[in-house]
Amino acid sequence: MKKLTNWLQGPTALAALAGVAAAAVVLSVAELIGAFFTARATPLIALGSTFIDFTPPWLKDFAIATFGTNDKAALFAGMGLTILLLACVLGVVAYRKWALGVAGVLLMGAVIVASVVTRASVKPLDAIPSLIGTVAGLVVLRLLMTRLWRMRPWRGVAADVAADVAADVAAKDTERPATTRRAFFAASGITAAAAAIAATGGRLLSAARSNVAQARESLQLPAPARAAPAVPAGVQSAARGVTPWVTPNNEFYRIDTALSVPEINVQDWELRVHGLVEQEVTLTFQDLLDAELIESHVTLTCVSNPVGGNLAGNAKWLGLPLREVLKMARPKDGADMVLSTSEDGFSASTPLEVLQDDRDAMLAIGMNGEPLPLEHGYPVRMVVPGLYGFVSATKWVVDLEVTRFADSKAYWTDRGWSERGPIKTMARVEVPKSFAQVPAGKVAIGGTAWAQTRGITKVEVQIDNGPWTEAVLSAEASVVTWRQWSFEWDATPGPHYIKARATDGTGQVQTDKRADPVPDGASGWQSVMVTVQ
Ligand SMILES: Nc1nc2c(c(=O)[nH]1)N[C@H]1C(S)=C(S)[C@@H](COP(=O)(O)O)O[C@H]1N2
Ligand SMILES: [Mo]
Repeated sequence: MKKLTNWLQGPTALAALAGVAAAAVVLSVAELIGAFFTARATPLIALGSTFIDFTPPWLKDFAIATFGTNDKAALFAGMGLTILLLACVLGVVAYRKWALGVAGVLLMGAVIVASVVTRASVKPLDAIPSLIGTVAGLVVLRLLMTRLWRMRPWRGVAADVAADVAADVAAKDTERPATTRRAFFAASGITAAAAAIAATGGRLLSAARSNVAQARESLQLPAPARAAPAVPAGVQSAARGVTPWVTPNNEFYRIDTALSVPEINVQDWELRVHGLVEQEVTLTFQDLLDAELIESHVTLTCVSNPVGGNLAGNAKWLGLPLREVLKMARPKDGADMVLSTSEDGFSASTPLEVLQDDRDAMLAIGMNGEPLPLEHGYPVRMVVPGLYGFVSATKWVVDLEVTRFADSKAYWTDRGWSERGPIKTMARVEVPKSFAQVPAGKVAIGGTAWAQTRGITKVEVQIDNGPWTEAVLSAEASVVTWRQWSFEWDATPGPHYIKARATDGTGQVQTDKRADPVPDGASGWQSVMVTVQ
């Protein structure tokens, strides 16, 4: 007991305490200032994500198995303990050799900065809070160490270390009385406590500033000035198991480059329309709410969708026609493209005329009667009938530059994809599934076909190498939505191939020429193998 008390009053324990106080200052100052920077890149959250990234899989599995839905809390507790231990080591090392202490704090700062700047879509400026925190931690560590060194000579442990430093400090600073242990405890304790309060304040502040999901929940969408045309009865395929004609929001495919979903407050959202225009225009979210909105069903499709793939979805969108926005800005002669950019730096190049014609390209704020889900572009995205998403469907859109294809390149165009992307005509077989076993007799074949802006006028089915036979088309809602189909097949035992192909509104039959998704979309006929018993 006596030994423990002695040790606790000795330099090792006090130095460790100083290390903890310094580390707490680094984190809390960074966190507090970080509350005014990008929400998902605040130091503690970024560090937490990095910690999770570096947790070995077996430990992750163990945490999930042991703590269930509290696994994240457990991981953060684990991170806290790890930092606490390292901070103790930092203090002890700094006491014995100051240069190593400096190196330790700088290393800590470097790790935090690295965590922050490797998060998706942070700006280099987001490193500032961590840098300030590092400097503050260094100052605090130096102040505490100076006091500690001046408390020498120590009884017992480490009585002979850092003699030069101590002498140096003492020489420069003899007039002031040495700190007592009690005072030192108080100083580091108060520092650590203040740091904890600052960090909590920073977290609360960030939370208050980024409660976007909640704000979305309580957002009331206005009624459209022009409602969506009624969906005719019979749009759904007669074959059971075909995908629903309207895709529910939570089943809608999601494709984007964002590692973490941008969180944008509607109060902060602004769209700047500029470039080759007579009049620069800035729109706020309130401007959109006050405008004459339209509602319309549009099928989105991803260029990366392979033949037969499911990167397509159909929803009812509410928004302002981009035509109206461009009317305000008045594009200059010679402009032929609009480069739309998202808050996280993605961009798409869309032909100007496509945004001005009557296909109702829009700045969408609603999806199937709700505000856009966060991962589908809240609060505002583009929806452009007839073009693949990579050249048109910018989510979290904040900037429209009217320009020319010759002058600007979009995100994917720079990475080997095409600068334009009209959607290719495609028929998809959804039932029966590939490699299904089906009983002989009447078998329902069915699926979905699309050729947005041209419409689907025919779907044909071929069994093995037999004749192409017309399928039954479900009702057509519009040329910008997909169209379902069904086909009754008299199946005979054995292995069979089912193929489908569509014809679009221009009379063009879907090509059988196989193409990969790169650079402008897959093509070819889907072939599904089934075994009939
Ligand atoms: N900001 C942003 N918008 C984006 C993308 C992206 O990576 N970032 N991907 C595009 C692509 S490739 C597609 S196919 C559609 C997909 O929209 P969804 O995720 O709502 O289905 O969004 C487009 N909009
Ligand atoms: Mo896409």
